[in-house]
Amino acid sequence: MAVRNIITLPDPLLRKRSAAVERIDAELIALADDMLETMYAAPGVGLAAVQVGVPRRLLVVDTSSKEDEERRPLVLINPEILELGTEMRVYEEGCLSIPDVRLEIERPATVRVRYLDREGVPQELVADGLLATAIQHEIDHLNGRLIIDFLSRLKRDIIVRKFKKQAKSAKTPEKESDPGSDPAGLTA
Ligand code: K1U
Ligand code: ZN
Repeated sequence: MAVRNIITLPDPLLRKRSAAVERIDAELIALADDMLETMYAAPGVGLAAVQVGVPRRLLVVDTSSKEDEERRPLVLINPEILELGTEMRVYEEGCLSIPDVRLEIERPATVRVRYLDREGVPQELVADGLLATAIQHEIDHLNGRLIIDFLSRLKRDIIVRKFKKQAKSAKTPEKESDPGSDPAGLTA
């Protein structure tokens, strides 16, 4: 198992709709296991395959707390929402692909979801609390939707611009000033 790199805004892959998983083979199982390791290392409570650069309909979640005796990892392949509850819940969500941004998001408090597990066995799950929130957050990733899409266009654009600026300065680091090599400051 390995910790993979998590892509961040403004990577265009985050806006792509992920394709269905067609075959559960050793490569897909290795990806799911790497995603769990990546999620625990971050740390996070969920992760979608697209966040590690693989746009396939696969996500992992684990909302067990540090106090819990055991981890409760879930692997959801080709998840489908069957029902959303009518009651709503607000949770302050983070996103590993949008570091240092936390937003209060209102979502249905419960969700019924059908999926294939890591072994390819069809499963149905009714979730509430943080698990319901995390599953909806991760399914949004599979559809190219991000938590900033819950904001007004103006606020969303401010965040996107900040990340674009950060990505640009990471690519072209400012040259250290070294008057000895260019005393007149003539080079760009
Ligand atoms: O998909 C992701 O970007 C992961 C994200 C999922 C998520 C967070 C909050 C609510 C719903 C879904 C995270 O896990 S961000 C990290 C985080 O919130 C967290 C980390 C450690 C313990 C508890 C929460
Ligand atoms: Zn996220």
